[in-house]
Amino acid sequence: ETQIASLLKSSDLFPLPQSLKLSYGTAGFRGDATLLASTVHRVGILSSLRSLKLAPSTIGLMITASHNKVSDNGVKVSDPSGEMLSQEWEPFADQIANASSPQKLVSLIREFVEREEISIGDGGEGGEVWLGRDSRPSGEALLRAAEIGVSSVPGCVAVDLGVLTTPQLHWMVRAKNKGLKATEKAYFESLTTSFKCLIDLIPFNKSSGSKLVLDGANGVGGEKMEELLRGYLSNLAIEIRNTGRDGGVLNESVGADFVQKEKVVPLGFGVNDVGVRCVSFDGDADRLVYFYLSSGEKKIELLDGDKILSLFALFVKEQLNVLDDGCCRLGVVQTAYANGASTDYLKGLGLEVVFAKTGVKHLHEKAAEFDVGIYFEANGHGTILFSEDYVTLLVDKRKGLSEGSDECNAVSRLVAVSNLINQAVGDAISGLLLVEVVLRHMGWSVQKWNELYKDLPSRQVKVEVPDRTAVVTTSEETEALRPLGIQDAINGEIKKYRRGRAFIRPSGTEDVVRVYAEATTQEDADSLGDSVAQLVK
Ligand code: NG1
Ligand code: ZN
Repeated sequence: ETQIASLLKSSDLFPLPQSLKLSYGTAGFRGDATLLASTVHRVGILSSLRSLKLAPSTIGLMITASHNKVSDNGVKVSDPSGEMLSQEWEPFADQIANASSPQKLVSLIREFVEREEISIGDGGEGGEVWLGRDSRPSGEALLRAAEIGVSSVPGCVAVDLGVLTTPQLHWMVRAKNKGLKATEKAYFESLTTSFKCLIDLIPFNKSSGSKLVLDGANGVGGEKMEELLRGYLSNLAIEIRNTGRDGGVLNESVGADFVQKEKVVPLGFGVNDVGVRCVSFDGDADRLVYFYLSSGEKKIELLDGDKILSLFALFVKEQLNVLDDGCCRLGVVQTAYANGASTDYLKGLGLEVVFAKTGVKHLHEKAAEFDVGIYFEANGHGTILFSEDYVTLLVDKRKGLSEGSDECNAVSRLVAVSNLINQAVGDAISGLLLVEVVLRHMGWSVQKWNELYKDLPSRQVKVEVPDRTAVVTTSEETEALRPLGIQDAINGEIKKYRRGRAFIRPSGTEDVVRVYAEATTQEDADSLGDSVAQLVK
């Protein structure tokens, strides 16, 4: 009962604001930062319980609202492996986040603890939660709320890791639970070592030494990239803009989400950058997209998550071909937002392409079923997963190969990729480094890369509705089951266009219904998108 007392006492400090109704969604809880203290506090409690349940293991708690506006914030949980919180715990997260009073909250917790057989404060293993936050000004106070939540569960401690990118926190939690060095320095060193190894393995000195310009979205990603360049990779030519120090606002007309959705240059880029290879991170640096300006106008040529996926798939496949390794199951995972042309291209390479629901946890799960699984959302969130068995097999195989042979180099490249690319979640910094390596390896410019295939014109529309949950879709989100009849109406619109494709789904992170449309011309895609949006209104 003393346990309950400490929970009650700390919960009294963080009353639930009226009218707040939250759902864990595609990426944790998000909302206006001023309303989130109770939510974050409760997620702190949940993280402690998760750590006790899986004891001995460390859980991560990240305070971020990614690409959303600066006045928003949010919170998400990392499991010990660095993956997103197990979906089995999401209903509990929803329940406690919405509990109307401290008493109600405590009784929900008590019930859950009993059902899950979690032992609290009985002198057994303690719990540990690592906390990180992005650069949002509201982050510091919310982190304090999380700390109080974590330590109100007897036997649990919070460790404040300060300002980090989301993938850094996930990486560190994963490393910690594997018993490896889990500091930010270890993260940078791991990226640096594997990056240099891949550069050394480039067959001829095919340099694409031309400079790269990074749009840091005025967030934490630019800052961390600067740190990496300053301390570890000083001869990499990257110019960083939108660092947040020059008065720019987080995600406002900058960053990967803006660039991908609007298909125009971010602030700070213009005519002087025509032809230059550019890349944008999102607010917490778990996404990246490349782009370049082909004329003096604002419109860009976008190389989105699908194109990054295609580049990575080509490179991995090239190595597997050298090994003649027919027994490696290589697969790629996309969502309904993937451009139809990218799917055709990947299938044309003979790759197995599977589809998952929006939200990286869904893609991640499917990618993990392969020996090497590459997943990307069109918006630039993705990574490459290597199964542990397959990496072990590669390492063993290398022992029997003669140093410097093509096979040996191919194995070394694959192993280095598995160390470079974040195995926990999509990571803009490691994604950038891998793109740069592969372009140099191929001897390609960004323009040449863009020619892999030509995107079908597409359009995305957000529709504000009173209740987005009125829209219910099939598991791959390509068809709407509800409202009744709407899918027939959508199909009626699609039929009017050549290669038309469109779907609607409720956003998991914003109070909107999203519309996606694709067709052979931009006019058609726009018009299809607008007419489907009309059906939703
Ligand atoms: P929602 O709001 O559920 O569409 C958005 C992105 C997802 C994912 C999450 C998490 C689109 C269309 N949707 O989700 O892909 O990245 O945010 O950040 O880009
Ligand atoms: Zn993000």
